[in-house]
Amino acid sequence: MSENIFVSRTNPIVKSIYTADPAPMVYGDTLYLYTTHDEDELVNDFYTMNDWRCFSTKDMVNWTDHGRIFSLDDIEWADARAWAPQCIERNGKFYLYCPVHKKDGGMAIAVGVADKPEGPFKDLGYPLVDEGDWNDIDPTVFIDDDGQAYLYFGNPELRYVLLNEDMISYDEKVGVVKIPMTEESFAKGSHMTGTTYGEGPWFYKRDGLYYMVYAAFAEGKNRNEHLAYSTSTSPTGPWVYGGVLMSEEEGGIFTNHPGICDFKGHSYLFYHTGDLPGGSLFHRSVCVAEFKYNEDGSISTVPMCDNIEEV
Ligand code: FUB
Repeated sequence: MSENIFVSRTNPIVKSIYTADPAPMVYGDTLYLYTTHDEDELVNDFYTMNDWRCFSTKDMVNWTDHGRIFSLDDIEWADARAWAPQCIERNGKFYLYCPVHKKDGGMAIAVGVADKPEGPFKDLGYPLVDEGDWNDIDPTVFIDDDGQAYLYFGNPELRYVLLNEDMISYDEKVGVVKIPMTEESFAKGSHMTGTTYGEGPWFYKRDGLYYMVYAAFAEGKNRNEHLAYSTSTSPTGPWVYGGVLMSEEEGGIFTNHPGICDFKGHSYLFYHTGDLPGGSLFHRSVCVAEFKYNEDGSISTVPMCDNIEEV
């Protein structure tokens, strides 16, 4: 692993490579930002993504690039699509949940385990979630106050499993639970589920309210993704649609992908755009915007921004 220091006062945060699918994790006094990596050279004119990257900062401006922290080379049973991850700490170990394409076909969720937030991560040797369909992508993980951990995931449906204390297995009796895709939960949207829910869920709790932020499709054909959110008073729903978090018009490329955290008294929405030179739907870049919650916990639409303030 190589480490580089860089300063970034403007979006996109990383300007040396294409990064996407931001997943922030605050640990101690440091914000770790896990991302995917869009390769410069495309294979079959599709997302060409082979590894996961990690960057860290203590002030949002001075960053350490920890390089490649986990890759398809580390996952013997996978052959492509190192897609949107999320990392969490439990009992001193770090768990990186990663969607991948299996050598024998279909998407599944891998888990990398490490002793440090910046890895290196070691694969379990088998998929954690493997339903044999496209839906097993974009895992988001959260440990509730009572110790129960949840792994939500899914495209085009939102599903979850109850993780066991070991974080590398789940309650098989409960199995994979499908969230009802209703307009009350996710608003009227694309033909895929009839709702705006698309993919890229980001699950967390704040002041007793559970949030599900996600990449969303409005009604109609050929739409780019926007970001939206729903809330619930329980970790398993029912979810109530909250509104648009980042508009489709601002994104300008097919995907967007949310990652949210509070850090040093500030609330941040990470997202991605095609804004670096050479940017495209397959050459994306991670950005960040600060926002504030409204008094009732709702979030108003967050504008994309150019500048990043030091904290
Ligand atoms: O980056 C590959 C895929 O595109 C992610 O898994 C989705 O969320 C979308 O960003």
